[in-house]
Amino acid sequence: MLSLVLRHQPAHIGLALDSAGWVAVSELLAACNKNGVNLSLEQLKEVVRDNDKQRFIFSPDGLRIRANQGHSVEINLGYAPTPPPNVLYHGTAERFLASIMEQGLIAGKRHHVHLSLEKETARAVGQRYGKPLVLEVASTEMSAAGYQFYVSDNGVWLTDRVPAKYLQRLPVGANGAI
Ligand code: HQG
Repeated sequence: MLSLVLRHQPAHIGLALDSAGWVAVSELLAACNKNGVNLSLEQLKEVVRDNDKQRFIFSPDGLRIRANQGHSVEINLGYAPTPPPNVLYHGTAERFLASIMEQGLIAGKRHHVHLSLEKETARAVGQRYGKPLVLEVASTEMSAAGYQFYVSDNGVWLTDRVPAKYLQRLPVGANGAI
């Protein structure tokens, strides 16, 4: 529910995010409670602290909250361009491969293409859409060619698009491991 309102549809509970995706914690709690989701400050703090992917973050003064990445609403997260590691990984599903190899990776509804440092994370991401496959992204080569990369506060690598020439499918092991 927090992903829905902090990334995609704040208006669903009558919220508006600022230009960097922040909203006042007091407003979020009031809006949730007004819309039938009983959420206390203590529970919200627990979610921010324990969420498996650290999807949300409080501002340093604790008064505001935002999602670290994954938005479809028009905001600017303000991450600085960062030199990427040599390779990054993108997890997707088998059924998207032909289209990806034709168009490259595109952001779709989100702002960025999401990449990870670990193959295993990428595999888990791909699995959400079907038989997973992992693509290796030649990120250093892309960076040298002028593409920019950003890393979110929860460690997800972001870039606008990845042309197919920088992609290589990883072989799947006999036991299905990538
Ligand atoms: C695919 C989750 C056809 C792309 C995850 C993906 C991630 C194409 C799907 C984060 C394509 C988009 C983002 C093309 C890309 N043709 N399909 N040209 N280019 N695709 O959900 O990367 O749990 O918007 O491969 O962990 O799967 O929400 O992106 O399969 O970090 O925090 O189009 O969402 O994080 O799907 O996932 P998504 P994603 P959270």
